[in-house]
Amino acid sequence: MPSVADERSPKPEAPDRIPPGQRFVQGWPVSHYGPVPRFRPERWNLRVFGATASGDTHEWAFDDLADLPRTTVVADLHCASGPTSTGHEWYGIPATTVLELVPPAPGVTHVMAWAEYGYSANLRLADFTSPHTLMATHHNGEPLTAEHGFPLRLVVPHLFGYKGPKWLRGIEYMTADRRGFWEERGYHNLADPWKTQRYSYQEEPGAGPQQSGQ
Ligand SMILES: Nc1nc2c(c(=O)[nH]1)N[C@H]1C(S)=C(S)[C@@H](COP(=O)(O)O)O[C@H]1N2
Ligand SMILES: [Mo]
Repeated sequence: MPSVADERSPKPEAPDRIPPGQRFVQGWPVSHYGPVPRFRPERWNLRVFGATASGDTHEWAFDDLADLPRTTVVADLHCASGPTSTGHEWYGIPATTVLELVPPAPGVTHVMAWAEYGYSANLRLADFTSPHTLMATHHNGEPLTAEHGFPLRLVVPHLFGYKGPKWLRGIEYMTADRRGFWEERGYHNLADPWKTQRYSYQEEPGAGPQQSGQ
């Protein structure tokens, strides 16, 4: 199985496993903005929209997810506010499945991952199509709990936690970059914890979307 964490170091709290400025925490803290949404299976869907190759929007109802392939990824979770928790075993649908089943238009360079209540995170296409990126339904062998994102959560193990919306509801194909929820509120557009891409003031030229009017 693809594994980001285990290849680096077996010890959960090993210093070389904790990115600069992060601190190891036991267990799995809950961290998000706003309330935990209630899951209503009959209203729930996952929409793929924006610059699709066909021009159409694709929707999966909750029951449709059962037909999609699964993968397991073991990874650490780095919250940009400091805590790193290690050794999470995620199980779910590889993000590449979305691209295979709903091909993007040729000009697509980025995606916006959308969650309940309008939370969003922008990703470069390559980050979304990484073999480690998945839409998790389970964690350590159990269905996700409500506060950790049930029924579906995006996991992008090589980036800070804010790039992984809990309560995922949509994937928007984009032909240009656009900042998501935390990226608009002072957090780094790219969010690699090993490159100190924490805050937007640390962005190198070209790391963010082009400003309009420039
Ligand atoms: N919908 C939604 N997803 C979210 C967030 C949020 O505020 N809303 N916060 C993100 C942040 S900043 C982190 S660190 C992780 C935390 O996940 P956890 O609560 O399972 O540890 O969720 C991410 N996904
Ligand atoms: Mo976070």
